[in-house]
Amino acid sequence: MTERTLVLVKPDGVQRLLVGRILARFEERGLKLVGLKLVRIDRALAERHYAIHRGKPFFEGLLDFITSGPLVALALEGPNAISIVRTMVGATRPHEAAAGSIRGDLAVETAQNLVHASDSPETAASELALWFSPAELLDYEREVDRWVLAPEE
Ligand code: FUP
Repeated sequence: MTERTLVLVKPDGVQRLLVGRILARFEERGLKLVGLKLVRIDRALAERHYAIHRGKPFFEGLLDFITSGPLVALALEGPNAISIVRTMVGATRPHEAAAGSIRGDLAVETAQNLVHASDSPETAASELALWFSPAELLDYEREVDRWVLAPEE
């Protein structure tokens, strides 16, 4: 099933010069880039994005961190994109993240775990709507898809 999902390369990824390498992993996997922007978000958007964590001990620190500098938001499309991306990102706590995952290869701290990725179809839909206007999500053909995707039935 074709899905779209939201990924954030968080401020630590931008500061550590890892944007290109993280983006390349998703491109190399075959996922299609359908939205991309560099933004510095305000606290209001940060609170909405992380609303599920309101009241937890790390909530204020999480807001401080995500608003501390520019981040890169991307929308990726592909078959089972949500679970593919979550697996590529790895477990929330980097010491539990599989080697080969982004966090398992590039991060050591939970607060500085480089990336966010939507965890279900419901959150993907709401997060994409929060981060991108409809006009910022593009539909286009990729020549390579005849080698990446199964033919349509
Ligand atoms: P994930 O979906 O893997 O990004 O993880 P969560 O939604 O559970 O957590 C979101 C962010 O909150 C993490 F990326 C980092 C931060 N966090 C902490 O700082 N401490 C925690 O114990 C859990 C999460």
